[in-house]
Amino acid sequence: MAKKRISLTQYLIEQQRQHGRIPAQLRLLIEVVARACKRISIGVNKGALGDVLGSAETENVQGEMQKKLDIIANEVLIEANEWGGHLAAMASEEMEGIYVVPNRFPQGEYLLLFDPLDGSSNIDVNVSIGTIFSVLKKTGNDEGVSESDFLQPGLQQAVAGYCVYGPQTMLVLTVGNGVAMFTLDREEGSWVLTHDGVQIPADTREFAINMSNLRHWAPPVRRYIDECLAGRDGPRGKDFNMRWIASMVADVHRILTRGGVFMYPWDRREPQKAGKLRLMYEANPMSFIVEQAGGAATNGRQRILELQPTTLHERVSVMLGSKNEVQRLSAYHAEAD
Ligand code: AHM
Ligand code: MG
Repeated sequence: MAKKRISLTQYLIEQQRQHGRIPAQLRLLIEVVARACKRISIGVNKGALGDVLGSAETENVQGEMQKKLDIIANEVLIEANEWGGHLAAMASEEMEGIYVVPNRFPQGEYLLLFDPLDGSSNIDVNVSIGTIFSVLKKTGNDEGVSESDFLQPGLQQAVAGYCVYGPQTMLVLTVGNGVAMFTLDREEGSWVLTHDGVQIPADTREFAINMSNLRHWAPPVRRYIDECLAGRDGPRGKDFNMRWIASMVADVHRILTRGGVFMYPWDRREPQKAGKLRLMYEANPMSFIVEQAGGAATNGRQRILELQPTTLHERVSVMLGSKNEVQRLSAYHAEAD
């Protein structure tokens, strides 16, 4: 007899029945985001045949050149989400201000944030990329919605997830009750639950960091990596392996699958910036997922999920993954202070 398959819809309905975590509006939201990711995945797969590669010759609010796919993915997510009545507003890496649901549509109580296409530098080289998203609930009952409604610590997230467009397209999700992974069945067009209760091993011999920035790091990060590199003869007494895909989604996906630690720390290149990655739609959702899988996430000094955001696009230093390694990094920062 064929193995029983659990679809995303069934998973969400069962989560609601067993834990009361997914009211209908939230389920709609997750399903709509998942559908949008399916569309983005089709574009990603077509590549040059779909004329989606290359630069759009425009700059986003972060001063980064946008790729065609950055813009396409952003539009797909907005178009899919604006009419359902589940959202009050959206925010994206590719848009300076928030996108309030137009008043021709009903307004819901959720706020959706996303990095529509993460790992942009990998688009044109056929390496895994992804979409990251985070869901908050609008607090307060004042009319309308503004940027300040979004500025909630990551602990307030109702849902976080990402979709990785790799050899398989997978959706990884937490609704605050562990981490589940769904694989896209292209023939059927459905998301099928393929891993549940994902757990990151507490120890690891693998780290992910852009080593070309070594000379710019702060001493605690330098110390941590130096000790890993010293291998069996060094203070760690074991050899380490390194991986760096330069798509956070793909690096985090590997860590969820077999452990490891991912770092994009502050560095001296642009000292006024806290880091490269963005708190609200990259670090927060990934930290929520990693913690739900038994891992940890810090900026070196504070748990990322407890940080109070002050602006939509603020950046943060990120260290996440296997718990004992993240604790060690925090300890090295505390000692340096
Ligand atoms: P993006 O959102 O513009 O793609 O930038 C974020 C990406 C992360 O996915 C990845 O970890 C990092 O930037 C790679 O940076 P670098 O090219 O410095 O290695
Ligand atoms: Mg990104």
